[in-house]
Amino acid sequence: MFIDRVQVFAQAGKGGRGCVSFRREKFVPKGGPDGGDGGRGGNVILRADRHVDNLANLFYEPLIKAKNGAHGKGKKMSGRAGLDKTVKVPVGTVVWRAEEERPTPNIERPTSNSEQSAIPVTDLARDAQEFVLCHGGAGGKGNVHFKSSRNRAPRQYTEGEDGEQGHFLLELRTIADAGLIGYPNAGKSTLLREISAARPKVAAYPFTTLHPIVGVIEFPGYRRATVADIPGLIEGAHRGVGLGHEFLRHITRCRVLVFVVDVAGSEGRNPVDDLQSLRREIDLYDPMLSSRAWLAVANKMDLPGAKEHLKTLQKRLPKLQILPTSAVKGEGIDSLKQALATRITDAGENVSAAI
Ligand SMILES: Nc1nc2c(ncn2[C@@H]2O[C@H](COP(=O)(O)OP(=O)(O)OP(=O)(O)O)[C@@H](O)[C@H]2O)c(=O)[nH]1
Ligand SMILES: [Mg+2]
Repeated sequence: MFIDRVQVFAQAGKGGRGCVSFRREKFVPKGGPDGGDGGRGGNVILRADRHVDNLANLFYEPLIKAKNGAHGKGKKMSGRAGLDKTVKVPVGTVVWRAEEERPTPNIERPTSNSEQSAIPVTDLARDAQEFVLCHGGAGGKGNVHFKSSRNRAPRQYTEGEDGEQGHFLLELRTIADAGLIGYPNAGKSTLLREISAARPKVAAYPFTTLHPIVGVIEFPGYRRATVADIPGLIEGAHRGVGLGHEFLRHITRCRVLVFVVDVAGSEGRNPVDDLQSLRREIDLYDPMLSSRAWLAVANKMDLPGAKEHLKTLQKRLPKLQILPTSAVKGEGIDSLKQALATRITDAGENVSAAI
């Protein structure tokens, strides 16, 4: 199961209690206080791991708890610190603090309003990046700290502090250099199979791809880029029609947007309209996306009518770079890879900083 959004409850460990104890040894009368401190509670840590591709582990176990610290002991011995709990999450996980418990978002999706009211906590965008979600409580003090000239047999100690806790919303936003965007059946997955070693499922029915799949393209000179195949968009996607809204957020962190159209119009749609409505959908979802570097792929060039449609498309959008391909015949693939390499380099670091 692919889960890209989940709500969890995290609780760090409580600190151990300080100890009250007195030194008792042969030939050492009135040995004095020797109660050690409690150990600190364990932290709850999130760690981005490139080998993890979704949040399913947290969906099944939405309670993350770290261990409590051990109590202090006699002979000034401190208690053991509680073990940290480290949870691996996919690279690209964004974390918000949720105000209170809500029904699991995968069952009842929070609206964009509730998203706005949540407080952003962190964005784990790099592999091996760690973030302490909840800090463990400090250990209490043993009675050894309370001795003074007037209080030589102190019985005071302090309790350990509670660990931090809270409800958090975790959401995966795929990070890729380029994202393939198109109507269902446009041939996005077939293209990804051609340009990378990824093997997404291809079939002649809409919504074959149900979650984003990232492929790696190898360019000459050991350069590489990642390309995400996003589930098909349809009109109204920004309002949540089809699989749309669920997956539009995965586009937000792609440097280059690649619009794939069925240029033959083999399903009775017009490629010019397709491209325009796809552009409109992403603009309605987030106006920032319209300024992102983009190009178009005119796929299914092997089918009748494709050439004429391509001409019309180019005439309507003269400045747009359109790459004709036939994914099933493997035609135009090299030019597409070349164009991607150039575009991704041009889009450069400044875009990744903005996203
Ligand atoms: N004739 C022809 N058919 C193609 C071409 N590219 C893909 N197809 C076919 O179009 C159908 C859909 O292809 P997919 O790659 O699954 O399309 P998709 O865009 O990933 O679709 P969803 O995952 O449903 O959004 C399959 O039957 C492919 O074989 C092409 O260049 N020419
Ligand atoms: Mg697909």
